This record gives sequence, structure tokens and C-alpha cells, in this order.
Amino acid sequence: MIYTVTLNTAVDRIIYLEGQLSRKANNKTKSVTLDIGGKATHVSVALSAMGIDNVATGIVGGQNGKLMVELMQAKGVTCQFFDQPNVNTRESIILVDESGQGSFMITQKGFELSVDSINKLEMFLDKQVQAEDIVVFAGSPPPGFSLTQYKHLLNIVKHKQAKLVVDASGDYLKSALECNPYLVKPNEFEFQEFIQKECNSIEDFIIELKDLQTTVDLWIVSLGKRGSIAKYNNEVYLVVPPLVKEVNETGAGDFFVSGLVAKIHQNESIENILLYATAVGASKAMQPTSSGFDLSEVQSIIKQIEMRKI
Ligand code: TA6
Repeated sequence: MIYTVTLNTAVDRIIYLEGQLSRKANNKTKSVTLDIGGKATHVSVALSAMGIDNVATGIVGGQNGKLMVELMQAKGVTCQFFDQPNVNTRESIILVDESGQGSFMITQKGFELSVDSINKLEMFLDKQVQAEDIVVFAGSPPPGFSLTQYKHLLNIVKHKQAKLVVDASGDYLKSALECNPYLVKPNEFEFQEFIQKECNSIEDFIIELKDLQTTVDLWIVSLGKRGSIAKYNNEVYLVVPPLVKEVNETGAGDFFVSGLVAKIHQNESIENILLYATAVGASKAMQPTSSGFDLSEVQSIIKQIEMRKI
């Protein structure tokens, strides 16, 4: 089974604007829509659309939490979220203008998890997760969630001999690495923060990733529309997607992770894992919403991807 864990759930308020967003101007909205936010939630949405069984878990609260779960269930996701009383799942604001230059994302911090919520989640993972399952932790943990608590949660999964997939940044990424994850996927900014060096070109990223001493099976640095660099079994791959018409790239990284997880689950080759994930991520960027992607686009995008071992 695949489990996805979102510690800091969110509802995305996507605001579509007329023209290009500019300062000191009256920026007019065209329309506003609410969609599923948070990161691991998107992984579940994509896996369910691919027909791959999975369970989405995490902590929700209030009206926003209820809405997020309803939106996920409407997309066929099996949800096992724990409801925390007297709090509301946060809202993330996504601004999409007509400049064709990508979206703006503004996120709230979210609510602190109660001891009761954390216990429920820990007990759930401890009871359900079995050897060879895949468990995905993606997104920023909520305020007050300590590194010790984070590691404790990850170690529950690790002790079950399940595959741990982590999409986190900063100190949470460092803590995750102490739990021997199977896969980590920092983006270019998170990776530079991690290595504490600036990378000014794709070659710089390749050099740094090649030099990295790591016990992680699959390290991937995502570079947005420039693609990604992956290190697997000491081999390094550069994967470059075709230029697609980017409408709203919010969540493209989450959908990329879903493609990785789907093909890891199906025991595919590393090449197929990377090609599929890249196409799913690119397909997401072509959609206006946070949780939309078109499976029928994936095969044609795969044919246009350039991938080479370096
Ligand atoms: O990757 C996009 C997204 O999942 C949005 O839907 C938004 O809710 C946000 O990321 C949450 O990110 P965070 O790192 O704050 O958990």
C-alpha cells in the first residue's frame, strides 16, 4: 500500500487575474476557485487518477479541513485524516495572472498539532504500515512541530521496513536524512540551502549531486521547467522536459513525486521512473488548478523528454 502524509493540510484559494499582476494598480480578478492544497495530498490525487491504491492521511481542522477531504474524496482518494477540534486547516493563496510567467504562492503557517492528533497519526501509521509499503511525507510541517517529533514519525515508518519518501526542506530535510529515506526530492533552492553553496548552472548542480555522500537510494533535485537531476546507484541522470504551455505550475513538484512513487511501486527501471514523473509534472503545469493533470498527455510528453546519464 502507499500512504501519503500531510502534516500541514491546506485549501488553495486560486485567484485568476486579468492581465499581469502589478504593484500600485487595481488588479482585477477574473475568477476564484478553491482546490486541494498541501503537498502529499496532491500525490494521493494523482495516484488515484492513475488507478493506484493509496491512503491519504494527516491532520485537518474546521470547515477548510472538511472541504479539503470532500474535494479529495470527489477525486476518488481514500482519506483517513484525523480531525483536530477548534482549529481550521490553513488557506494558501495562489495568484495566476495572464503573463504566462508562473504563479505566485502565499501560504499561511497553519495550526499547531495537538498531542492527541499526533498520537492518533502515530498509532495509525504504526498499525497500518507494513514492510515494502511506500510512505510519502510531503510539505512543510506545521508551526511548533519539532525536529524530534518529525524524526519520531519518520522512524515509525522506517522501523516497519517501508520505503520512506520525503519532500521537505531546511532542517526537516536534514532530520529526514537521519532516518535513511529511500527518496528525497528537494527543489533547486532547497538543495542549495542544504549544501550551503550557490549553484549557478545545471553543471554546478550536477557536480554537487555527484559529490554528495549519501545513503539515500534516489536523490532528485528538481529544477522547475529546466527538469531535474537524479542520483541513483551512483549514476547521475539529467532529465529535461519539453517546453510546455505553463498555466499554473503550483503543485507540479507534487505531481512529479506522484509519478516517481507510481513507478517505484510498479518496480520500473530508473529511466522509466524519471521519464514518467517528468511527464506527469509537466502535464500538471499545463492545468489551471492545483490538483488537475491530464493522464492522456503523459505518453506524448514522454516522447519529447531528453534524458541522459552523465
Ligand atoms: O506544491 C504546491 C502546494 O502543495 C500548494 O498546493 C500549497 O498548499 C503549498 O504547496 C503547501 O506547501 P507547504 O510547503 O507550505 O506545505
